[in-house]
Amino acid sequence: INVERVPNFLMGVPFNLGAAYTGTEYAVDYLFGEYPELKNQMEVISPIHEEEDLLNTRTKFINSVAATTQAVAERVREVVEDGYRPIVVGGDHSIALGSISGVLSSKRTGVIWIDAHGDMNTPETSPSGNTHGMVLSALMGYGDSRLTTLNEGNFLDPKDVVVFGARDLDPGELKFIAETGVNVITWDEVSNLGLEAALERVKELLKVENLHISFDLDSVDPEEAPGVSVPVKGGFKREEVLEIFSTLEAAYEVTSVDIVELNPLADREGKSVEVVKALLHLLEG
Ligand code: EXY
Ligand code: MN
Ligand code: MN
Ligand code: MN
Repeated sequence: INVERVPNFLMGVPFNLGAAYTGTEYAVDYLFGEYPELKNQMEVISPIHEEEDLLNTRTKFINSVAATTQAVAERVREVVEDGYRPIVVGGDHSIALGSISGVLSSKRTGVIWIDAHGDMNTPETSPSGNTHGMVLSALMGYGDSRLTTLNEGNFLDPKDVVVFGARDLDPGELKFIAETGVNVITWDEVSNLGLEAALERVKELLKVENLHISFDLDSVDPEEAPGVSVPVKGGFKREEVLEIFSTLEAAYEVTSVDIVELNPLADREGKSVEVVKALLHLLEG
């Protein structure tokens, strides 16, 4: 018997104010330029620009981040209620605050955060003041209230989270991990265990039915996919990314997905946008 999978609903969020870098605000146009057929298949969520206190260097552009992620959360909630699977393409990683909050309002979900970074800073620990590095902690209830009130108290349980492939964790993040018990499988651990065994470990850790994949393109080796704002040496090969996604699709109900941090200005030879295309194709089934 072939069980019908929930149809995908593609959303594009051309946003960059969660990062101090320019580029990800062009990600959706770039994607449409490379793959014109996507234009009729992807809804674009326009960023909301709010007035900001520009002297605030602890949580830069936070009002715009809160407003934009709120809009993403509302749209994701509707799309889920209508029986679709949201696939959110961006844009800097702050938009995941919207997508995951939107999903959490109707169901418990596990989250695999595939990223070179931890994105678990708070305004106090952040070395940059960029909110895309504070998203995962905000989802668990830690940080500025403009970000943590978004999910209406439906916080992520640290036990329902695995950070996968991290290779650049800040001291404050290491402390956060130790204190909250959030699961982390670092890039070094993946390399030592081998990808297959590391994915087995994910299955042991994440005992949930529904899974949200939050995929940051900077988890990929910048030599293979350079089109990101914050590259870090090392990382997954392109085929490994596809293996990760197919393994997760087979093991869980993958009920929502982010593909973020595509930066066209850094994407030499269009390698990162190719990864996005391959993933969208894989998720189409
Ligand atoms: N950990 C650094 C910070 O918080 O500023 C870098 C964060 C980059 C976040 C990228 C998107 O994953
Ligand atoms: Mn990230
Ligand atoms: Mn990252
Ligand atoms: Mn196909």
